[in-house]
Amino acid sequence: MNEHWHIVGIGAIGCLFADALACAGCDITLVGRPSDSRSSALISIDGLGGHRQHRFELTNAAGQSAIDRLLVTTKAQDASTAVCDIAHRLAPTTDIVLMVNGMGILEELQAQLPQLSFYLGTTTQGAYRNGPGQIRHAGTGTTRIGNLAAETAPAWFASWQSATEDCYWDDNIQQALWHKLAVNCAINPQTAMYGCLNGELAENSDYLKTTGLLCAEISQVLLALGHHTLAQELYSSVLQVIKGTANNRSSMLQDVTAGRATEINYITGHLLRTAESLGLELPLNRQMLRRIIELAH
Ligand code: KPL
Repeated sequence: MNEHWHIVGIGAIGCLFADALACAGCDITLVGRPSDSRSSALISIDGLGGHRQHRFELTNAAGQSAIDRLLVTTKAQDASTAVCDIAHRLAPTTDIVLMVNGMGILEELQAQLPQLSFYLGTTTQGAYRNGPGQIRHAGTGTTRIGNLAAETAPAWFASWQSATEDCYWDDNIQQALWHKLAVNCAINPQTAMYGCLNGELAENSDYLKTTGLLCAEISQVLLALGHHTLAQELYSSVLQVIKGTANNRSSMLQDVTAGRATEINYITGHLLRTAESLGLELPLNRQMLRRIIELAH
């Protein structure tokens, strides 16, 4: 029997991995919103690997069959509800991979569904939606998966490795997540506030100064958590990402422009909650959080 993955959160990244896992021989079922009563969905992927179309089975929270493997690629603020909605289909043996921007979702889910265990993933693959079910794969990237117990890779990880290039099992996934979070804290709120492309953060001297100050605050948290190298290299790492994604509109800028809720509570919000628990004050990051919350209302 083929490995069967359910995917909840059928935006660009969810569809990208649906396509990749299907091409690696896995069966795929997409999990739509409760209001989505279609029984299948047509997904087109264009870009780096040419053009491919799949018609995937679609289910929703009303479905009853057991889920063996679940990939969660929703927006951070939707992840807990999306997983809780299908909790009746999950068991302690279900493999659940949370591949969601930001941090803090794992803790939310562990509090609500303590019987389940989770893997954590992060990817720098670039993809965006051109329309319903129409995905453009815009850039290759690295995918990392691991769990807090730092166990060895489970058997299903082999499918991921054949599905997507540059896919690694990470014994220190927390560090990878902190790296992404720190970079996102420095870039996303600023681009959303100034309405600018990522690259403009390096071109405008005021923005560049703010980037440096944000990085200095974020590094205090990374240091306190023991991520010394991340802390030391944060500013240069952020500049590298700004350069490498210069023409991108950050996900937060896209959310603000579209009038959608942002992931700020799971990005800067998580940073500030962690800082508080460590007795640290990060005034500039706090100001960013406030400004984005104001903007999004
Ligand atoms: O992850 C990103 C995002 O937009 O959320 C960056 C790295 C900033 C690329 O745009």
